[in-house]
Amino acid sequence: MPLNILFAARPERWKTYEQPLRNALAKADIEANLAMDFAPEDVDYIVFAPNSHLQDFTPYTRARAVLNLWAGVEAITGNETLKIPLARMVDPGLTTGMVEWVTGHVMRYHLGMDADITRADTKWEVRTPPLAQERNVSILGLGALGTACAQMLRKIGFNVTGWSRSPKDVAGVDCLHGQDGLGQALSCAEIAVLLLPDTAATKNIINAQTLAQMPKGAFIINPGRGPLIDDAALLAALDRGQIAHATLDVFRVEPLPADDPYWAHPRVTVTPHIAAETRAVTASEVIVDNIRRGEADKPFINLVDRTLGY
Ligand code: NDP
Ligand code: OXD
Repeated sequence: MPLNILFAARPERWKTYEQPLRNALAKADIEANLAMDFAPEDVDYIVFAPNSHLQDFTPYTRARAVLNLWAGVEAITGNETLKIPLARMVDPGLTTGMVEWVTGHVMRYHLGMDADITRADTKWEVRTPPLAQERNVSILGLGALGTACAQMLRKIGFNVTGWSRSPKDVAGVDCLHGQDGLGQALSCAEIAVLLLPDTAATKNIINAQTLAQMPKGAFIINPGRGPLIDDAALLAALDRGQIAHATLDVFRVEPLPADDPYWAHPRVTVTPHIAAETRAVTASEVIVDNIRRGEADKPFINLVDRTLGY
């Protein structure tokens, strides 16, 4: 019997995902009905975006897994009606996008590009930027995205330090973990990249105390999640030059309200949560791979540990 796969995301996403999902199902030889609506008790798998209308999973009695279209799962981990496995998105297309975005913003700070881009005078002032090998970059979060970014920055030549909850081994990267590891990672971070999930343990991880651990004049790049940063503490650190500049892609409230001080701050670049998007073709293959696993009674991949919140 064909499987029933519910696409539970905003209706405008259907246009982007329908064909790639159908193609991936056909390629995997999986017979399935794919639709935005089924009787809940007939659904086998739920392809899900946390901003979908579906928030009560109770009637989906037959469903075997919820397959998230987003990497971040903070909006769903607390849903008490969700009792079946939840897989987050680990998509090669999304990862490549994040690597390119992070590398671009790191290079901006590393090369001091703003001085030339915003030059208002005609001074021929020669300023030689350091080489990457003379620059320390720390990445908080060494998961799917943090690790890929660390590897690219290492390839370019940066001294890369990574920090995670559990110990990690990434070739060429100084891998730290735990509370002491955080202090070490921040104290050498000329540029810090935040690629942590939003969980109870990571909220406000960048605060007055941790900002003070960073070298004076450091840069912060946050494509992780807004709540990682205590905003008042960051604004104060920017005002006194402890942090030279921040590029922020994610915020506690999105879209960022027009009167938010970040918009007008001369030392802040705001980007509208565009660091990396899930790419329909590659993501569909990942989703279908998990459906294939479910049907073969193999363990799902990219499962969320709801006790940890990611
Ligand atoms: P992963 O789950 O693969 O990695 C998360 C990393 O954070 C892991 O290394 C994990 O440690 C570490 N971590 C989690 N909690 C802690 C903690 N308390 N202390 C120290 N380290 C911790 O996630 P991804 O790499 O796929 O994604 C990271 C985040 O990026 C997403 O959660 C999402 O918020 C954000 N994102 C933003 C996008 C954008 O466009 N701006 C797009 C996609 C994602 P360990 O390895 O030990 O488990
Ligand atoms: C995600 C995101 O979590 O786009 O995938 O932020």
